[in-house]
Amino acid sequence: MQPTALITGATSGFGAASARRFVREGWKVIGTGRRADRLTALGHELGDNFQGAVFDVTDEAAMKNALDALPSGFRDIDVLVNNAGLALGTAPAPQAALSDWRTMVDTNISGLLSITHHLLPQLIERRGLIINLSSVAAHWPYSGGNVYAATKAFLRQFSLGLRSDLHGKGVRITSIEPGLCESEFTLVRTSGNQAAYDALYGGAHALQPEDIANTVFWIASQPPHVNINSLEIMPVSQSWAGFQVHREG
Ligand code: NDP
Ligand code: 8X3
Repeated sequence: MQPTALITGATSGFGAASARRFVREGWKVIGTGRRADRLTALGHELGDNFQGAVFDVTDEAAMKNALDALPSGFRDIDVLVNNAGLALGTAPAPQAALSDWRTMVDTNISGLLSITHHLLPQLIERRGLIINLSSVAAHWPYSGGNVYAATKAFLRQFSLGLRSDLHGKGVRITSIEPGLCESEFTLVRTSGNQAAYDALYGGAHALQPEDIANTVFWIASQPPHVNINSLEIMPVSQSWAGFQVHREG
């Protein structure tokens, strides 16, 4: 039987690259996102094994309607890749916009919880797999990471807790924690600041979305008795810079 993956946030970056990889390997893929034109284009590129589903992950009713409307050949989901997400802003907490904080929590946490809860019964029935896109920011604090990093720490802990809840049911759950990766992520975070994008990625030989897609597919290709709990992945060019100390006088 041809397995099916539902990948949220397939209009760009990791999600689009993962959709391409899974279809290339013979899977059926449901790709989601708000930008319908991009899902249509991906459908034209990938053919009949790709099905787009347009909804905003923060709109629970729209998510349920879109999944209920899936064609019969795309209703049995084996793998859920919770990838849709975003960072907004790089300012430290006192200068950050509360509305940005709320959007990150609504998207990265509440949206992910809604679709996970909705699909859980069939993922249990099918002994499926959930892959959550967390981040190195879940482990390694940096100034300006504040709420974005906290949402990603939630995902990591939620992934581990879900594993515990689903003990004995054969469901696999992984938290992927990538570091610097070149995608639209930084343009979204900086409201389209191309100079910030160029400064961050210039000369860095950052991870590419295809690197993450390879990782996602590798996790999904493990035999059913193997669970990758968490997987942190960085470009060779990235490492840690230690603590900061403020001194008086
Ligand atoms: P991109 O900005 O390239 O892609 C983000 C995807 O999320 C888009 O397809 C977008 O679709 C979707 N999305 C965002 N908000 C919503 C929403 N409200 N409803 C539906 N879909 C939404 O970023 P990446 O591919 O780099 O990031 C993918 C994930 O990986 C994110 O969760 C990010 O936090 C995480 N990550 C990224 C890293 C990086 O360095 N790039 C490192 C570590 C983790 P659309 O706009 O069409 O709705
Ligand atoms: C994205 C990686 O370091 O910009 O999750 O937070 S980082």
